[in-house]
Amino acid sequence: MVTKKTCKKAAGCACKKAAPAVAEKQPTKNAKLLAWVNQYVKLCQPDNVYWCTGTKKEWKDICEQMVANGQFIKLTSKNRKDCYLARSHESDVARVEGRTYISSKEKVEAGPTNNWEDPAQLKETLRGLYKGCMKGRTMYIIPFAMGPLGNPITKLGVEITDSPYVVVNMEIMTRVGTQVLKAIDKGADFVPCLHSVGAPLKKGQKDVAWPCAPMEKKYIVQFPEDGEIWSFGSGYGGNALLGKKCFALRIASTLARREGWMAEHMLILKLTSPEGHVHYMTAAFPSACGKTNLAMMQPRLEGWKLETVGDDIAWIKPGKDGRLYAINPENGFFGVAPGTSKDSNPNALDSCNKNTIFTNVVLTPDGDIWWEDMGVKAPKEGVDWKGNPCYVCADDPYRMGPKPGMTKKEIKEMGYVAAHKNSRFTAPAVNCPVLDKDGFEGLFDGEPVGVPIDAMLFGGRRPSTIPLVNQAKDWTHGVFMGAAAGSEITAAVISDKIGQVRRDPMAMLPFCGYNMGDYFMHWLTMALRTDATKLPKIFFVNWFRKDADGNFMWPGYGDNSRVLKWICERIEGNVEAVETPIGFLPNPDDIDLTGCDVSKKTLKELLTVDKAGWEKELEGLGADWAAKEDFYGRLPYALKAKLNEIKDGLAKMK
Ligand code: OXD
Ligand code: MN
Repeated sequence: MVTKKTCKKAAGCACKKAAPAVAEKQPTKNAKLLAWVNQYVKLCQPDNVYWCTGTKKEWKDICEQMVANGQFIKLTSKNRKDCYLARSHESDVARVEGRTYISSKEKVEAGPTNNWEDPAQLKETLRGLYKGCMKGRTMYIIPFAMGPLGNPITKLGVEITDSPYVVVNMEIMTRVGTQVLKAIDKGADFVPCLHSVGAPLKKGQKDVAWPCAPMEKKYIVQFPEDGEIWSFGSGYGGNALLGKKCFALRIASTLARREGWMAEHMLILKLTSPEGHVHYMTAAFPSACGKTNLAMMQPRLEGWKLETVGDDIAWIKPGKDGRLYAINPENGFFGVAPGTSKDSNPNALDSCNKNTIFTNVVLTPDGDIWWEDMGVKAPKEGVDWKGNPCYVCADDPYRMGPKPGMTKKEIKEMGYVAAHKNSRFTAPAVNCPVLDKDGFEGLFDGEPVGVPIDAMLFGGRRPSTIPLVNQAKDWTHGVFMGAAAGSEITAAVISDKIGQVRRDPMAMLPFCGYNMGDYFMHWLTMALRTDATKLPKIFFVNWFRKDADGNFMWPGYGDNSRVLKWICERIEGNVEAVETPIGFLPNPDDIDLTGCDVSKKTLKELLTVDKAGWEKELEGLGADWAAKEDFYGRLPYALKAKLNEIKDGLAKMK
């Protein structure tokens, strides 16, 4: 064991006090864990090593230490008890898909939808980067659980990081603590997650507010065969909070395949009807399609109650009775701030009232935060996500510009936003007013089995063709629906590709840890691992249809409860549907429009098969599969057959 020094006082402490050598302070005897940690202490050469305990005091101490170091701003508004604001480096604002790798031994195993490099080569490159990368910094060791401790679906991880920002975010997003170390000591396995911001400090060098490495040195690497994660150079979100996308989706999807369960990019919700019937549903939507909004939605139908189990990731396992059961492996919400408003998601806003970390939003003069489309008037002036002054817009009190008196048009033309488009809140799930506490703890009828799933939804942002809701005829058809999912690219994303569909199968495009063709096959085989009569019903929903004038045809948000009600009725077998080549569509009369101003004519349009549109859709899907060489030959035949079957059905339609 190398003999670095560790400060007794506090996590993140920059003091130079002598303290006992690391070896004496290690709170675990697990040989695998110690060997793993010690090799990186040696390689990364931190000044201090700190084992996180996950206590509230520790969280606050590290946050306050970051305030003292100029890396956090403490929010002083009475609405933000124990809340902090961070501003990232301008180059480090989102997940870096171009620098994210699935480094399996063979390229075919990563498939055509992942970046791939040979693991031996990548490890050599990364070892070179990790060498001395933590000089001048503290190495934190974070033992964490993905899922409630004691639940059979839960898995453990340990993240090494030199970023206190990562520590305090991980302490919200996962269950961190000595209990996890105890479980590891008793022999539980863990996923090793190594992270560095890649910005060593020279002796006496002052740290910056957001240390990170340049883009070409950023690497987010999953090694599926070793079950390891190596991340270098970024401190932001999914690049650095390794429990989330790297572990709970990329590595977990490979474990799930091996072990016969599913790791999905899905929210989990609980819906209770006025009669007291309870149904749990999961839903997979690509980014910017309102997953968090649906997970916390306030139903606009009298007597219906929705509660949140999770907003981003579901781990789903066959139970003893042949049904599928799910847990939310996370412990908090890492939500996109802009667009989260009193209208779109009041429960998410309420989740941010305490113990929350905000990143890249606007700081207001009264020590609060603000972002675009928050449904709250902008302050007269504030500080934008880059740390520059910003001012309320001259002709729109809900906008801010970089200079006083600017008009909405001027601000828009500059492409200016005061809060970064991917600015975030990291909020503890327990803050959510509609949290299903039992479901969140992985309990059903008091048993730690997860919640039984009755319906799975896929969706996307599709201005045309795709109906409001469409039920799959069977499991294989449902898998086809998920495999075909995509979202229309809007002007806000890539302006020269407007209207094109980006295929995002099961919303897992950036998150599947292996060949997507094999992933489809794994989905298909779930029908063999369960009681096929008890499998969740699968639905495809689309809240985003537009009319010829470009107006949304469906109000969305709380009105989506009308669609969920029909789904419940289908699950219970209480309502007939119209069989079409693309699936079962509702009779328009069966969607409850009480108190909603959508006309019957519009609803009918939303529920009609657009033959020409579907023919084009299937052609596009086939072309996408061909461009990907049928996932290097791994595309299950059953899905190709399903495509042809639907094509034939459409051809026969009048
Ligand atoms: C997320 C994402 O942050 O999907 O959840 O990108
Ligand atoms: Mn997500």
